[in-house]
Amino acid sequence: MEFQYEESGLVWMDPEVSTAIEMELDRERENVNLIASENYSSMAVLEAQGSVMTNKYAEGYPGRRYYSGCGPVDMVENLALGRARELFGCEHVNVQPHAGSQANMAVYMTALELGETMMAMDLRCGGHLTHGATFNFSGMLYRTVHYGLDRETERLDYDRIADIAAREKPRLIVAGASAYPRSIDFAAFREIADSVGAALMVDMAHFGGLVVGGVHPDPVPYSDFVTGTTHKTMRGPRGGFILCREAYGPRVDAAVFPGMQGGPLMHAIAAKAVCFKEAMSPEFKEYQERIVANCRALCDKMASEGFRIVTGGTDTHLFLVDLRPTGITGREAQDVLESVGINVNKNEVPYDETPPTVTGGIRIGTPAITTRGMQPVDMEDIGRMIVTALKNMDDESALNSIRSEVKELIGSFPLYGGETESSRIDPRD
Ligand code: DSN
Repeated sequence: MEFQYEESGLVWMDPEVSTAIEMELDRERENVNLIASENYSSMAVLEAQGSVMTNKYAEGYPGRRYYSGCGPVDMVENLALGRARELFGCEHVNVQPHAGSQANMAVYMTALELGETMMAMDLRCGGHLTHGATFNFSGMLYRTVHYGLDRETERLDYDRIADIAAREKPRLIVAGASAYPRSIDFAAFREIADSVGAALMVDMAHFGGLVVGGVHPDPVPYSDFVTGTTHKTMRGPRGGFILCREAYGPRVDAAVFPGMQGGPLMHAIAAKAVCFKEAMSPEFKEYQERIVANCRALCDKMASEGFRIVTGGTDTHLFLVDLRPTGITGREAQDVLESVGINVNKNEVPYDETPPTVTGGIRIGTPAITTRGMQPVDMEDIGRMIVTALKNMDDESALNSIRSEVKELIGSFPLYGGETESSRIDPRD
């Protein structure tokens, strides 16, 4: 095989990788995706992400790079920065973090000295790994104290959080979570931070799109730092960003580069610029409203079938089902649902004693199915399919009929051109 890098497409150059990508496309088309942190980015985003900007080194920031030839990449980074400032109404933006974890790390490097105390939500109550888990850099480099949820209401208890803050005197307080179904009171967090002289960071990786759509409280007016990702409810490329007050801008920028990253991923930044442009459209606001309406409808359906919903409901794009009363583990539920073409993820519920690899619950989210055009009325069918699969885990004929129903339903919501059978060309034939 002769390597001709200008002419050779992926199918010719690397049929194995090409086949895996085709399989992934089929998988995405054929499954009902209820993973709360996933979505389908637009063709425009995919095109920018797969562009020649992957070739360019651009260490530094627009107008002050360490390499020549940065005119076009400066253009896209400036577009991304300007659009994000307008979209989120913030003073300073950094779009270079490779992912949400790096965005969080850069804020910690800005706000804390090594070993200083930060306070964040417990992973086992819905917080993120980078919120101080002992096996993550955040828990290794900083002293972390955690707040949880009220055992009765399963909601944030702001009085209790204030008490912990008063006792532990954190220098940084982190609000935001990966598996909390309710909206967060950022004014209350600001008051707590001020009462102990801490800075406030909000991690809106999950609900950033809802904020843009006006269906979730906006953390920007209350926070010193806001971190986010572009690939969840924002429906863009995989990546992170930081919003902050102007005064912190130079230190945040220095923490990202040269503090913890080298060359920015300019193809990803180009795609982030496209994502922010898409998010400025009126359609995006309607999309966010529909995510929440779908989530409420699906949550109501599960509750009406007798499943216990953590906190009794949802305000956001996700909800948690506590499966412990049913005797089914989160892992079993995830596996049986996957087998019928429905993707959810196993998830701990608050104060779950089940091991984290097994879990007592599942997390269900609606950003991806809403992108495919589903409406609240479709949630009746999805909910019924989930419930039937969970109640008939050992009944192969019941599962088979759910499989056919899932296939038929998802076939009415085409994705990326709609074909479900890929045409795989094997150049060796
Ligand atoms: N892994 C993501 C999630 O699923 O919530 C968070 O980074």
